[in-house]
Amino acid sequence: MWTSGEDCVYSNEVITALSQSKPLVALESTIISHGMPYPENLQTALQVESVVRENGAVPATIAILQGKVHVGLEREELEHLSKKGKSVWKCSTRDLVYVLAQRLDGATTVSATMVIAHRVGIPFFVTGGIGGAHRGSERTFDISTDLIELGRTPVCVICAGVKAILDIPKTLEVLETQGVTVVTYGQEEFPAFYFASSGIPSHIHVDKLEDISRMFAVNRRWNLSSGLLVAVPVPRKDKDISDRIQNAIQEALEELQRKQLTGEQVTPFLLQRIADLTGGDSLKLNIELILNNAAVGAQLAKLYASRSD
Ligand code: PSU
Ligand code: MN
Repeated sequence: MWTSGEDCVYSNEVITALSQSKPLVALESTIISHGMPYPENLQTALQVESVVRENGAVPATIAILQGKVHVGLEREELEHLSKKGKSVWKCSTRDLVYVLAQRLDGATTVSATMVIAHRVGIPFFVTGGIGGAHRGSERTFDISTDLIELGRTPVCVICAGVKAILDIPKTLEVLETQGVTVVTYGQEEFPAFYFASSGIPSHIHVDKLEDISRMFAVNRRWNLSSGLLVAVPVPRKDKDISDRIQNAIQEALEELQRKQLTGEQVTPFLLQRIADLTGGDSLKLNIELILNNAAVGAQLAKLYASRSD
């Protein structure tokens, strides 16, 4: 545990969980500030935390507030982040030192949340979707730090696969280059965030959480530096919504080209445009999949904590 009270603030719930050795699940905060509009972001963040509790673990939402790392957010802090939205810093690994040194507010992305979760000893982390290699990244070099962090930080990240706004085969190639074990839970195909199906077979798939728990135990026993990425297919398969989201993705990508947005603005722009163009349907699916991931992640954290090997 990171004991310096100067740098790190734990929520009351997390302090109790640590003292009772209860399984914890880390949650990111960029999905709250940049990934969804208010008030859906606040409602979802609270629901995700409840689902983690209902499934036998304790949620630790991670963010930076006035230059302090918070592990577990109190209700007012969640409200603050939800309302400030995109005006807080989108903090990935490269931004951590700046946001901390300047005592700013920062919502942590998958990469920065992994760094902090590992530092404070939380091995499981639930999110919606990770960043990846963007389409055209062979020209733009726009490849998310999330993939690099997965290669050097041994945290188990539970997500719904890789968004179809990204280049999925390239993303999987980069993960392989970084030495990240990627496992799909419950089906053979690798899932594509809004869609359970991507047309791309998974390198590894398992049907039991017990298998994932054992894989992560081997990762830790071997003291690997890389993480374990668990891809959980979105539960709902609705052809009509899928078609509309596919069309919205195409349109949003064309708009992105015209606007010439780059860097950290790309993912939030695409998510918001797809939500607008589908009249909120993509947002509903996004919420469903993250709640499902929260249930799976909490069950996995609980199983891992109770293993006897
Ligand atoms: N995918 C989502 N919602 C999100 C993100 C990804 O469906 O909010 C966020 C995550 O925090 C992820 C980040 O780590 O976007 C990746 O951003 P970039 O593509 O700029 O690396
Ligand atoms: Mn990027």
